[in-house]
Amino acid sequence: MKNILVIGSTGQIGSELTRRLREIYGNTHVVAGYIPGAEPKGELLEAGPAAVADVTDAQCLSDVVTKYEIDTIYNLAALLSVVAESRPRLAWKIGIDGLWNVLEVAREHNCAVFTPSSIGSFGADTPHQMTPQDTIQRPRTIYGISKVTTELLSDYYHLKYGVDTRSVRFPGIISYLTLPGGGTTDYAVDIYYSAVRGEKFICPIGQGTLMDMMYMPDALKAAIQIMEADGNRLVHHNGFNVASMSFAPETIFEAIKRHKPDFEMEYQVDPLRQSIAESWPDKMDDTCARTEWDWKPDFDLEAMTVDMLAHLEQKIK
Ligand code: AKB
Repeated sequence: MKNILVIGSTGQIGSELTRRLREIYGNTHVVAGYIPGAEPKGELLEAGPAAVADVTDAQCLSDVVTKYEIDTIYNLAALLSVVAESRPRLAWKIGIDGLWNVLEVAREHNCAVFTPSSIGSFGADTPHQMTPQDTIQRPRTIYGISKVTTELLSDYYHLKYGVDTRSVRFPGIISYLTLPGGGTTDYAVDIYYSAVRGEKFICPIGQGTLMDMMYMPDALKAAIQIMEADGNRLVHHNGFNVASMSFAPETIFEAIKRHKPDFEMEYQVDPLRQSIAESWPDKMDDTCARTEWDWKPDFDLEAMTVDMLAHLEQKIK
């Protein structure tokens, strides 16, 4: 039986991943890790154990892992791409110094570790069309630099110490439960909130700017499936490209407008977000994930739009 620690359990991905893992492995086997000031509430707090798990404090991590006999860590602690540009030192402290602590604790306690990478690990020199699994990664954001380092350091701990590190490169994740915050792809979440509130959407990303995106259920599926995959089949371990849909602002706008005919959008392009978006792939090639661990997404843009609108109509009544 797995005992799992989710670091960052109150964030956009963590809040839903913790719930899903509890459904699969049992409530008492999944610890919701948090930092003071971002405590879990409601069902997340009541359904299972919760504990402070601060990646910048190695002793704190070691204590939680010992207390709950943890054998698998999902490490979701990070600042997203836009906010990281205004706080680069903090982004590095959480993303890389923190990862080092997580990997050291995993080495000592024999834990498997998932630490997501991102489309942000690519840069302007990367081939943008069907971006290959193994290709140029020269990002110029601190977020991207920390994600490339995450992939390399995770590989290093696997090769040198035998720690079972695995991960995927997440696209922009779209969800209705917990807002993201400080990412370049956040517009693809915000646009649904505007549509349901009956407001005009002010789009910070320019027309024609393609980025990979994924609906939360597929993101959870990818994170859990890679950790359950047969290790003998894996050629890669960290930073698997996973793709499900790629679109520009006008395409998601049209998809929503088919359900909300009065919906309006106007562009007010944010230069920082735009320059980051233009440096990322238009669409990744995820053949390796499909071949090595049978990755296959369930949601396309239309299926996601129907589901997002239905859930947000319930949420924003
Ligand atoms: C961001 O926009 O920073 C994230 C990501 C794609 O990693 N959503």
